[in-house]
Amino acid sequence: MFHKILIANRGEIALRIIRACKELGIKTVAVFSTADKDSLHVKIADESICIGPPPSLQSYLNINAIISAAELTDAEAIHPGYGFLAENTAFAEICEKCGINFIGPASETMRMMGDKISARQAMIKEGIPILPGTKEGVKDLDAAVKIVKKIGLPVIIKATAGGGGRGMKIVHSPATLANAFATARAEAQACFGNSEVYIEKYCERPRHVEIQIVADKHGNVIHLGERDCSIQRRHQKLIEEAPSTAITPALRKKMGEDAVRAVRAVGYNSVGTMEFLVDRDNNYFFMEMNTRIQVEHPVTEMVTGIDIVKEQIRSAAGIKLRYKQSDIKMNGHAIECRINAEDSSKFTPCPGKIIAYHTPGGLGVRVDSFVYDQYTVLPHYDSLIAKLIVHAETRKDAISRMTRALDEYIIEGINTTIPFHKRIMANKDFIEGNIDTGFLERVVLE
Ligand code: MV4
Repeated sequence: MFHKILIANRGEIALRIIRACKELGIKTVAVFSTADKDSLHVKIADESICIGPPPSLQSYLNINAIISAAELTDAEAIHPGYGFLAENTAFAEICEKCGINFIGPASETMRMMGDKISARQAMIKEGIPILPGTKEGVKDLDAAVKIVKKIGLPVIIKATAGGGGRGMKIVHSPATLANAFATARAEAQACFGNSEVYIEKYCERPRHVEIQIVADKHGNVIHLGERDCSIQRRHQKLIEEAPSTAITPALRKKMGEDAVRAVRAVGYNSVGTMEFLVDRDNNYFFMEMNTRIQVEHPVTEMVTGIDIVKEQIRSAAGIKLRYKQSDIKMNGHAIECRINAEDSSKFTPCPGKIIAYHTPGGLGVRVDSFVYDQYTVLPHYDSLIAKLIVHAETRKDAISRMTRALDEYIIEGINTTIPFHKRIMANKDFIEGNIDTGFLERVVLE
């Protein structure tokens, strides 16, 4: 096992990783920007080191500063968390070259999954369902017209180097194809430095369902079931739950086996997530793979009892997976609400000082956060300030518990998404499990 890990992140995930390290008896190094000098991750880590000024590009994305910090403190491994450098192949490669263990998959696997066309090709090879579409990049408008003729409208144009929904263009009518194609290419170039795009049949109002994978460096791969992340706004997930109300045990087994087979075929050897769309007839289609620990991992931890961050660290250290698929039992229902420092109706960031703070507690309530009374939420970073997670026997009980926990949660001085979550928990469609990715655009919240 590692003796010392550097955590190349901040906020709640830095704390989450430090907690896992402490329980594993691993020393921790926090890195921080000058704006984060009073942050909790700095206080609870064994050592800390400043890596630059507040802007992310000069601190949490500053590869040279982070590698230097690891070398200076003799850290054997770097945990990237999510966001920042977590899916940066160049960073993973540099870690490998410097003899530092990057806590994530091998850089070649990251590169393959980061390129959405090569990921699609890998899935085709393994017989994993994907939506009809291109097998290669769409070079020009003629090629785009040709593929649209073949698969029919509506289609969606996506960046090969993209992911997470950025820069996607939906085309419903032939007249808008040329413009959408040009815009998609320009945006792909601007966002990802690569103008290549691909085209898929557009699936209307799908559910976003993802399978959590745990793999080791010895060829063992299992899945921990699914999370339903359909409640999102502008590709920002707001509520996640496990299990999904759309997934029967038989479908879970089938999707899980597909996910395991696919990641085994590409030699994936860390924790990761296979993202699928599920249509109204319960057909599922592979979308992309996330090679990092995800924000919403706690709902899976609550229903399986498995600490996914610890498994990720063990796997990186070369320790064999201690579970077989048959050891994994799903228990009850878990829901996560993302508490953002944002206006609750317009979702605009709301940094500032917290002047009163009280967290909910009691049976089945978990708060993953880094803020505290009198803490100032900074304008430089993500607005996620806490994840409120509940676990209960049934989905109905989990909604009651979440409602109760939201009522108990006091955050004064800044606006948060707490009032938004209270309204969702009282929404009839949400309560009945009638959710899809169009839910938030459709429902009028009372
Ligand atoms: C799609 C899709 C429908 N059809 N692809 C969004 C995140 C990225 N990983 C994939 N995403 C989607 N891909 C096809 N072929 C729908 C989404 C999607 C979505 C699209 C528009 C508005 C909101 C959305 C929320 C989740 C997923």
